[in-house]
Amino acid sequence: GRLGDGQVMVEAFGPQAAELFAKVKNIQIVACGTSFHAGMIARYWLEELAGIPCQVEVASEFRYRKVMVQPDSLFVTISQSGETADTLAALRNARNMGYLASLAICNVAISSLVRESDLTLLTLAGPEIGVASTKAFTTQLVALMLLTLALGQVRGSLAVDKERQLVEELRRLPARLGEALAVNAAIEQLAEYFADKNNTLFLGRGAQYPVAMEGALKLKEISYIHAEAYPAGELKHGPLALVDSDMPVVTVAPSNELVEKLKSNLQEVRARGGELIVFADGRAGIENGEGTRLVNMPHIIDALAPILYTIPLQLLSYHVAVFKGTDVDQPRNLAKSVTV
Ligand code: F1P
Repeated sequence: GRLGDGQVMVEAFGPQAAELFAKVKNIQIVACGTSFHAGMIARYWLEELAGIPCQVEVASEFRYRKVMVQPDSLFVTISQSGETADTLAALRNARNMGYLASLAICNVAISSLVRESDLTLLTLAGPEIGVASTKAFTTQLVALMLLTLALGQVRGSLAVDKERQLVEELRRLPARLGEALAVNAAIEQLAEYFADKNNTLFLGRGAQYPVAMEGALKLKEISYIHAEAYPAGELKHGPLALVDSDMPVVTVAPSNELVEKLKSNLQEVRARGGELIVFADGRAGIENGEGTRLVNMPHIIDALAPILYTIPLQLLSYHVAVFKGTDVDQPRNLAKSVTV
């Protein structure tokens, strides 16, 4: 009910949010793992839609280095558990560094991160049963889009019609996510193909690059297949040397202004015998064919595509893990909250 309600949406971040957001000229996001990838996506939104400069860093680096704090910066942490030691340490350091305030985007209401932050937005995804973060990630993205809208609104940097369009599309998001889940059966069929593979590349451009990073992390975490993500334009600067018929190349390719460039990157892969698995909507103009396994996605406005395209990558890791017989909920060597 809060969406698109103007001031009410801003107040969802806390009573002092409107006054504070009006002063914000820069955003510093700090998080770990999957939550870091959510922050990487948010950078595209905050800069493109709300016109606010944004830096994103893993907490395990941020907490130990000398940071030059930009004036009037809001310090944003993202965490499923709210207990990740590096993220908490970064928040505690940030208190004496001159940030305007701290905002936690967190899934657990009773947590250290929420207790110690000035503002909080709870994702309320419910308990994450498995170690690997999945539904927390999608809800973090929605929360970060709301932050983008709230900041754009208060600062007057987001055009009213653009904001209205985004709010309408956010309202339709649950239905779109339902449509995306319909690709489950097609992805289950792909799982067998990965079972004897030792390496996988994930590619994306723009805000789909961090989506590819998250896809690679999920595959590593639960199916133990070595996976790396690259911005597709970086292929020619090294990773192309790895491509052969044993290297699946997974690509998230929603139709947008970058898709033609992405398609030429995919041709470079095909020319070297690489096998493509492509998630794309009908407008992207990518065809199923030799060496290209296409999974059709519903169309969505580009700003929300990262949320939608995360789903098939999570499903892919899940089905590969189930096919290989690894423990999807309790991967070896990993802990739900990394508290040390
Ligand atoms: C960060 C994180 C998760 C990952 C795993 C280990 O946790 O890296 O993204 O899935 O559970 O910790 P959090 O700060 O988001 O709780």
